[in-house]
Amino acid sequence: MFGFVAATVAFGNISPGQQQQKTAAANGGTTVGSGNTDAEKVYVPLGKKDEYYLFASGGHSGQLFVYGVPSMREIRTVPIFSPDPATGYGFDSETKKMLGGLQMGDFHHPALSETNGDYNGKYLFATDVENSRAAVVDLKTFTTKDIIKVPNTSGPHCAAFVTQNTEYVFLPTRFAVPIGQQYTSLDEYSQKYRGVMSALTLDQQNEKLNIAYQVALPPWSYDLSDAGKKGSGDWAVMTTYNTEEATSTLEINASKADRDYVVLFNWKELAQMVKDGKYEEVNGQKMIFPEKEKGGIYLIPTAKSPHGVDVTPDGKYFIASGKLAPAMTVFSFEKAFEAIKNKEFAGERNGIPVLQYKKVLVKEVNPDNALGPLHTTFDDKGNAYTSMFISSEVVKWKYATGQVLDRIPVQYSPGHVTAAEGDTVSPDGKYLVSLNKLAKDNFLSVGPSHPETMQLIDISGQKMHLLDTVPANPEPHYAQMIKADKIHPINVYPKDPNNKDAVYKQDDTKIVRTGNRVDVYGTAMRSRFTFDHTQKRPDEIDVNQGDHVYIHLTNIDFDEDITHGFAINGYDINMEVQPGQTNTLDFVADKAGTFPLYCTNFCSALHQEMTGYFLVKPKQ
Ligand code: K7E
Ligand code: CUA
Repeated sequence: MFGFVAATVAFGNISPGQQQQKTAAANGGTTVGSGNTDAEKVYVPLGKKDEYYLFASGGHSGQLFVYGVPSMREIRTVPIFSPDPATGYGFDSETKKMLGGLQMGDFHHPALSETNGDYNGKYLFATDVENSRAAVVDLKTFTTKDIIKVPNTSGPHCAAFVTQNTEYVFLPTRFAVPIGQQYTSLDEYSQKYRGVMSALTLDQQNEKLNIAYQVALPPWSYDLSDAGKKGSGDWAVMTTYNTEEATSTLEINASKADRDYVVLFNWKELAQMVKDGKYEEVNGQKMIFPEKEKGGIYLIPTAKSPHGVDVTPDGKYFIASGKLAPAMTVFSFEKAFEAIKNKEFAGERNGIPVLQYKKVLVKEVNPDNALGPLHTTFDDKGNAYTSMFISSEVVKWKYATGQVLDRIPVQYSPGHVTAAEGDTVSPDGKYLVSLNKLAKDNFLSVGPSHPETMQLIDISGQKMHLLDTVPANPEPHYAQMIKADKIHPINVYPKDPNNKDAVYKQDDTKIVRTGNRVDVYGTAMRSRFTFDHTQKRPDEIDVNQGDHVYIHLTNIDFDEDITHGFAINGYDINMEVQPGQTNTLDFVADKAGTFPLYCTNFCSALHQEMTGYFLVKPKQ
């Protein structure tokens, strides 16, 4: 109670100096997310931590943005698909190889790993629409561990969604192309182009992604997907549009048919088909062709050009959002299973059985004047929250009855909405974040292009209540919110006796020349580099022009938050070594001359002295 009283005084009519003092007093008694005012509800005082992590995709920045909720402070940017000089990502040997020279990615949907349908806090999966890749981020270190280029696919937008025990990560594509992407006239679109869904698995031991199998789907655009839960756990759903198979001016031509489809598939059955050899080998991948091998995949007609599809926490329903039809369509898994069992099909499309709309439908929910439903998330009380892109609002409704309970305007044009643990079998309710596309007049102007916005909404009561609005860099599409105590990051990298690049004592540092390859086994500590302790100047590296240089650097400050950097002035390179970490940077010393090298990460009072020299003797 003390907290409340003091805080009320603090926001009363007093001078700024006094206010600071009183607010500080109030903080002592305030717990995170409590208090009377909106400001208090989002204020996380020094010494306290946020209650949730929010993992937001960075869109075409190719990065992952990590926020705290309820403060909505950005804590960290984790580079995944694009280079990041600040952390040396894409510069050191390992991450450079992982990026393979690519400059960008377009990351839409983060997916946290799950156990029994609950986020387990171990990994986060990401996909790249631009360069058709998938990646996995280890949440012990918040670093990208593996990136896989997925062959035979073109723009896995409909991803990544994991099954309830992280058996598979699915990546269906947004664009149809001829499999293998050979030059093929668009006149042959319907005959030769395909959409492809890939099923990935994660080898947790080695932190490597693998492609288990692929499915050649009709040449339509696969937009969003979600895995089933509990009773529907072996199944997954995805929306598809452009079933018109239009090849130009899609905004008109892909919007003609009144119905497109939700694709329903049983991933256990597909895996069994692969086991039974019912696939063809295509560019080294096992690919199922549904028109040849029947089973496991079905189509359900749904309202015009659907965007999101979301499975309810109980696993009973899936909700397709209309985009061009102002309705959320609720379908029943049980009804679909029944129709499949009884083979009640309304024919086939591209060799895939089509279920009858009415046989799977529960209801269409169409709130008055709510336009452009895109995505739905859930709370702990059986409520769904759907973003309305065109009417700029979030609609709260009961998914079992279709009853609309509340609506709140957002500023403006929301894409996804995400609620605390909203994709799990047991959402928390409490908070919802609306990821808006347009900020317009919300912030100080930074020119013609404005930031995106994220709005924090309190959903603990009957009425939704807007708490806070924060800007975001381009461009979060989706985010997932996980309880903070489920994430267990390490504090320092443990010593690795098997790492032959690591040197843990200054006395073990050395520079080894093999032909024109030079390996430097060095250490970084506050506040010096040691590359070879036997040298007259242990912080000097001498090479010949044209040598291939490998700098293996170990940070021997086993001390939380003491990170060192390594840059060579004029060589356009930087690497980071976190506490206890060993990292390697390799490059060809093509420029002769004298180049200062230095620590880029402020690490101590003598950080500025943490330097040395890189001398490159010119070719004779
Ligand atoms: Cu609606 Cu790419 Cu999920 Cu953007 S997507 S909003
Ligand atoms: Cu080490 Cu700065």
